[in-house]
Amino acid sequence: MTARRTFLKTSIVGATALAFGSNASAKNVSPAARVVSTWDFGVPANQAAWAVLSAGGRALDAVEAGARVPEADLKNHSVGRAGYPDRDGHVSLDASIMDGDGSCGAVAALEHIAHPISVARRVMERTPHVLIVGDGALQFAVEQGFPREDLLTPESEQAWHEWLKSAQYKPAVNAELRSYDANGEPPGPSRPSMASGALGLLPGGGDDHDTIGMLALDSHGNLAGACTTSGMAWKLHGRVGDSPIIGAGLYVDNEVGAATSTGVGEEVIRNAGSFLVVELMRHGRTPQQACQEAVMRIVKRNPKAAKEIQVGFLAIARNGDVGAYALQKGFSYAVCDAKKQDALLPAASVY
Ligand code: SD4
Repeated sequence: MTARRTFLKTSIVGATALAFGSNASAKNVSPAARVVSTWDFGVPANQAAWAVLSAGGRALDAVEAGARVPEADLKNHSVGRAGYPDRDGHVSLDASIMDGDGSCGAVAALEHIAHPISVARRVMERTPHVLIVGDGALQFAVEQGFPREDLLTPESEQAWHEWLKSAQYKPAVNAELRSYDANGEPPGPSRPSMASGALGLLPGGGDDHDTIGMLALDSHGNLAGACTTSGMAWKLHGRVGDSPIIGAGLYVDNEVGAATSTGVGEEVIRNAGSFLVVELMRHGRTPQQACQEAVMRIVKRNPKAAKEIQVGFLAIARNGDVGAYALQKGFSYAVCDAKKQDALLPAASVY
């Protein structure tokens, strides 16, 4: 086992050093360390994770620190505080965290707690369970010392009242890009390829979904992932998406790689999406090929829905290679490593 671990570590460092060239050794950081996140708001989140990774810290600590950034961000209406509520006005949060050794924890339909990712970590580390939901999750969080707060901001409440006028639940494609951009500016003409017609926003729009999925590889060769969201805005009270479901919104295996998802969670759950991506990598696909194949599985199973919704996968292999693929144009992902801490890339897509 020890020999195998040493081999894995050596091959990760070796492979990544080749990819990164000499720049990566500028600081006293292993060239293997890297963190990737979904959407524009992944850029500042990655930087918080990088503070941990660049100091030689653990991937698990990095993803928790990173995921807490959008959870606390009042401009982000899709994760944590200020998230858009459900149909009945409740801000209901889902989150999961997973370490490369298979340890994991999650909370679903959690209300009144600003940092569900940290509650998920407590579930992982302090209980014999994997997933705690609803009132039980709130009770556990309060017992663990998390403050109980009102998470519905006046802005989110106003958006809910606007939505109530039509009360139509139709998830919009790439709603994430309309509620936030990496510089803290609302998306607009300066980012035409990411923000407007080029995305092909579909009828029935509204800012109804968003999530940060974050995957990190640390300098010890360990992987970890975190996924946190307020889920689909205007959802039915009690609805749970893919984000807190291990194997759907997040999956991590040190032997292979890690994957996370964003978009309409029902389609991801149906296909055990993140687990599928990791299993495809286990069978030899690159992260890019695996993400594409998992997206095509959604198309194959539900071709009509696939044209009208967004789902994106993001994956990292244990050698640090990254891939991403989505149903629709407009899914962006942020990559941060020793070479560059604020890269934001567009994912390839089916349509
Ligand atoms: C969910 N997958 O609750 C989440 C929402 C999301 O981009 O990712 N939106 O289904």
